[in-house]
Amino acid sequence: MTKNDTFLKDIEAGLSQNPKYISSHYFYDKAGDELFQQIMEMPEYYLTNSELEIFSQQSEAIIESFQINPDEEFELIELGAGDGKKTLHLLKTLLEKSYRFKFIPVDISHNSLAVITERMEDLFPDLEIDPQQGDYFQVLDELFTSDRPKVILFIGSNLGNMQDEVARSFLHKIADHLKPNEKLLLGVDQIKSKDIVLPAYNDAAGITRDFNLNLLKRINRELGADFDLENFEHDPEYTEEEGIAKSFLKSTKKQSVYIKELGKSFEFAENELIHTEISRKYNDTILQNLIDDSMLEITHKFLDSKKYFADYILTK
Ligand code: AVI
Repeated sequence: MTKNDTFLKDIEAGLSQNPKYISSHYFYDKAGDELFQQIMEMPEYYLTNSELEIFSQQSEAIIESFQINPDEEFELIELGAGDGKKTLHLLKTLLEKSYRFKFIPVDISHNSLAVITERMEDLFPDLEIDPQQGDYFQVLDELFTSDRPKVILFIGSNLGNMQDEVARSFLHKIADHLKPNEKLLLGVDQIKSKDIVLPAYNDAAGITRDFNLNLLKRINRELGADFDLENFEHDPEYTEEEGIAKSFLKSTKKQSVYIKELGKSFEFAENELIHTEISRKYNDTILQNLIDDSMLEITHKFLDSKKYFADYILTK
């Protein structure tokens, strides 16, 4: 099955179910990647700056928590490497302290990998870097072929875009691959009040709205659909009790949308929602629940000064 067949199949299944659903996985085409970069610059999107503060101010302590023998070469594997803005602080400190390591950024996007590789090579000519292209769910097995000790980075609250059951099996899969005492550095957003979280998913400049609506543009372009973007609204919600931000696209009127590649129309009632994303927020109990029976243990926790975001060290 080609990539486009899977897309088509997922859209057909998601728009046929009730409530309608499209995976946030499909946000990230070229335009979606660019919009996400812009979201990270928005004043409301506190996640990036909070984690950046942790990395820029606590890199030494984070590295100590890795408990790596400086004489032994290790591998620092970053899953979903993005632009590397936060990781560079860790790399800088590791190099200053003369650790011997190879940096392995893993990303599905060729473009992101090329950008991060060039950036890191420019900044750190001595850095050994071995980029790996692929979906980190799928390439996980291939990353664990060498005997060198490993530290896995999974930051940016990317875990939060997974349903809890998927997150649990992903963390368990990583745990299965790690050897005793190896680490996973997991960066996740913390549960906090609605007045802080909701604006992060509904910025005043409308970038997150465009990011959500870009999904419909993509379906129009790639699957020959006729979604009228004027007739759909970005509709995010968040409740502190649940700790999950959810994004929806709301049909502002009763309408029918035709998808040429499927030769089929889909009906929308006025105010009907398409669920497009979850962004889960965590606390220690929720995380502990996900790693129960995985052999992983929370051994350290690094917070920013506002306690908005946490980087956990999970040790096997
Ligand atoms: C990539 N991920 C962690 C972002 C988040 O916060 O859930 C994606 C995003 N969606 C809307 N704004 C940002």
